[in-house]
Amino acid sequence: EGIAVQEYVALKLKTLQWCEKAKELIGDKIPADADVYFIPATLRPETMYGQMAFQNIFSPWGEYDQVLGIKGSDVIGTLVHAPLSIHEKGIRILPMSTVKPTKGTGVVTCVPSDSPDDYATVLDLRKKPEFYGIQKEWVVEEILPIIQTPSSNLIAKHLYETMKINSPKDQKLPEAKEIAYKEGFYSGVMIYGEFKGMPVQEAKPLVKKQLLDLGLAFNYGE
Ligand code: A2H
Repeated sequence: EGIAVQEYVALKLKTLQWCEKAKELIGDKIPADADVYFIPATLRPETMYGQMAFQNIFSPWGEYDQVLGIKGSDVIGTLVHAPLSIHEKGIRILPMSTVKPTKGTGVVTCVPSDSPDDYATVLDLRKKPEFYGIQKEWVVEEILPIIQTPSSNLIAKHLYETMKINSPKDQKLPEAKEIAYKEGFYSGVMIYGEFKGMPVQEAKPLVKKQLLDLGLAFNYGE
């Protein structure tokens, strides 16, 4: 009692093709036919249709048999399958300068339509692909609207512009994140996916259940 547990949905993003650097480091330490997953933790399972990039760094987390040590920067460009995402052929792992190694799994999935942090990162990645060591095409230009709220169908972009946010490190981002979350949850309606037409409050547990039932995610609390 007195301890608030954050209930995340941990998604299973299956690796489809390692980037060259990761291939080199992995060598024969992981059998070629083994399934390897990246596990981002999210509070917004209903937005997973819009996953388009996936950002990570690794942190010490839990007890596991370590097969190999590899840094987030070594897996950039790796192609993964993101459950429910419209990008069925997979999405690329990209860097995110503001990912916290201490939260969730240290891995985040990027939904630029509904997360101001993700939107700010996507703009920055597209602006400076050389700086980040990525290919510009890995950052999908078109953003899929998933939730209609009273102010927009792309709430993250809307807040980024109206609040005059200008970088992934902008001090106004926590406030934007709060507004986006509340507006999406309390007044949002799904405009994409199987639960189109439904209020977000109702769709959220249904999308979560679907991901869990399909074995594409699991509950994670901390
Ligand atoms: B959310 P809270 Cl569409 N570092 O998922 C930085 N951010 C992290 C993280 C880490 N290590 N681990 C998880 N997160 C993000 C989707 C999403 C999220 C949308 C809109 C809002 C939103 C897609 N990114 O979060 O501080 C994850 O991003 C706003 C609440 O523990 C996770 O959910 O409340 C959220 O932060 C958890 O944030």
